[in-house]
Amino acid sequence: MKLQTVLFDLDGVITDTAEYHYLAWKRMADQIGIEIDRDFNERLKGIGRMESLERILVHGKKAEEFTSEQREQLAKSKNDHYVSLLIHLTPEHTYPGIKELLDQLREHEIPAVLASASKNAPQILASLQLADKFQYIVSPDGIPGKPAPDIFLKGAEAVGADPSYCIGIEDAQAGIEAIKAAGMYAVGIGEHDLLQSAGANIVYNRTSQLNLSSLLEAALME
Ligand code: B16
Ligand code: MG
Repeated sequence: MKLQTVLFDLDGVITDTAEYHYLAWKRMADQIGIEIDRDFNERLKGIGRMESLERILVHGKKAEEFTSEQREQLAKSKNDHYVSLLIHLTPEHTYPGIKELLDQLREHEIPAVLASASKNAPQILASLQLADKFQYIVSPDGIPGKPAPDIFLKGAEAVGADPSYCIGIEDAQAGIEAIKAAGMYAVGIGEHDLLQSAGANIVYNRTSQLNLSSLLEAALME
């Protein structure tokens, strides 16, 4: 069974943009009188922008108070703040082992695909100087977000890969569920029990533990 493609999540796998998402959501939530903390933020990982906003409004019991135009405005104000925080991002913010894994894939002519829910993904990859390491960046526009499989399926299709010969790497429960629903081998990064219960085939604590030969061995691929 030959590995055809590796699909990477961005936030939490390639870099830690979760902190910037948290700061931007927190400021927006404060402005409308909703309190969120880092524990609550865990529930937003891997979840798209408008669905994250919905979860915050429900959490603050204010889901009925905002029209769709007002929601668009709130999401825009959060995103403007988030994008302003991204100027701090440099190649040093790439998680350990990721650039090396991308280089190993290139050496073996295995395409790397970015399967992120973030519309800001191209800008983030550019700041990390990793854009040229990916054969394809999935645009999440107009397709169902994680835990639906669509982002991963679209990525595999774009490079002509059969999902059952693909490996997906994710840090969020919703992302692992998306990879499994796509019929791929799921590698979790982070908390073992949480990600295994979401369906991960294997879980590593840190990205520095990732490398091509151990991934192939774990997935019974070559
Ligand atoms: P944006 P991932 C996700 O990225 C983040 O984990 C999530 O917190 C964020 O709301 C979502 O992208 C959308 O991001 O507002 O930039 O479009 O983990 O799928 O790489
Ligand atoms: Mg993530």
